[in-house]
Amino acid sequence: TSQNNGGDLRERVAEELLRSRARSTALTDAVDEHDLVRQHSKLMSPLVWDLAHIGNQEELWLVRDVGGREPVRSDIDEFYDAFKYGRSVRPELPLLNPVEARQYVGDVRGKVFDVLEKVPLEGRRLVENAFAFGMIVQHEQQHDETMLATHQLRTGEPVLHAPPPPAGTLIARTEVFVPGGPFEMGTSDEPWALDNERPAHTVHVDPFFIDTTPVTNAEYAEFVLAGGYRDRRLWTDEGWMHRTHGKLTGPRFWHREGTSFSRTAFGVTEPIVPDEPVVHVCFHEAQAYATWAGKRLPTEAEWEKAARHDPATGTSRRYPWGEEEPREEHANLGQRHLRPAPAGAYPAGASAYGVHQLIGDVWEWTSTDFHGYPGFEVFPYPEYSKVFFGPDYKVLRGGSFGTDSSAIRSTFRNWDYPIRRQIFAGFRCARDA
Ligand code: AVJ
Ligand code: FE
Repeated sequence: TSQNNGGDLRERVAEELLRSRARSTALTDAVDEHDLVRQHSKLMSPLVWDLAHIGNQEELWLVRDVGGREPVRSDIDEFYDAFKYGRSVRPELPLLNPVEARQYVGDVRGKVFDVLEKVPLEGRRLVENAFAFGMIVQHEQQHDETMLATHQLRTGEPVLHAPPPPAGTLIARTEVFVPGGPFEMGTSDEPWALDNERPAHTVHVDPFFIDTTPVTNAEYAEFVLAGGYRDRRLWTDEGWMHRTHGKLTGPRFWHREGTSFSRTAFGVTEPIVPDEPVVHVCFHEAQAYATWAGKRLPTEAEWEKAARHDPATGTSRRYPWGEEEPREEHANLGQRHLRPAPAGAYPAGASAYGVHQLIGDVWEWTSTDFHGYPGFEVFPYPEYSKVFFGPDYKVLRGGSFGTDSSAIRSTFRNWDYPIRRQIFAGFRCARDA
């Protein structure tokens, strides 16, 4: 009955709200007050901004809009509006201090639990209100991943700890053939899907090959040692300009000594692990590597077909492995580990075509600009996706070790500037058949 569905849904939402808050709390309690208000990089906000912004979005959408309640604080909205002030100027704003920010997000959350108990979850209200809660859960988790990237940029003693990921297995590290033809891309019935994942539509792709795993550190090191960063022919004009101005010589956080490489992650420096997917490379670096390897990046549609299409039924799956929610054996998600897992670590997570580690580990650059699908409709506001459509942003797919399972599925689309590499991004290669 709808009564029952409402009850189950309320419980699920409450659990997800608690889970995301536990993560935000852990990320912000891990450092002292000085570290919370500092800007660790011009590319990022102070951690205390992310925390209060999480609370402010929750207040706008769930307390005021869904709940129709009085504002908790109406005087601070503008300082937490991501469009009003960019990341680089946020430290100069009159922000809530850490004590006030924690108090604020707690006050908001208290009201949200009250709203969750009383709000109608039937008929059209079910769809609208359930989506609003789902969007806020995903928003908090997205900012948690952003805060994790800020942690990666901070210097000093390690403050985050996690067990190592599972070992790799001896899967075929090769490429698989994906036949051409139509498949269903995007979704119209995934309840928590954001506007840019909608609607489901048929897309035709030509036959192609795609790598079974993301490009690893060992493979990428070969490219660096072969002089890939000095070979103009491997880079596009824009890529070469960026590689020159940015003085790029290897992935962000790598250090080279002779012919060996180490890297620093969350305060720990160690030799690169050969079989782990390379991470912290920008789109241009990914593209240059692919050219060097005699391949190219997959288009967004190719990535999604390799991840979702089930040739036996002709339908598209929610996840590469099927319909079930991600479990530990499927994918490296949710900051359970502080690094990508070696190639072949998740055989249970492979897609119907035998492509591994599409979900989790590292975000994967595609060659596609971020645009709305045919029939795209803004929901619930243009600032979520629409204002980013155009040639400036490239689509990334699949999520990273820092992405929560509530904020990823095979239809999920992320985007960023092609020069960005503080995000947990790697890539895999494809080629025409
Ligand atoms: C989808 C990761 C690009 O962090 O800019 C957070 C998500 N939108 N708050 C971002 C988002 C509004 C967004 N990305
Ligand atoms: Fe946000």
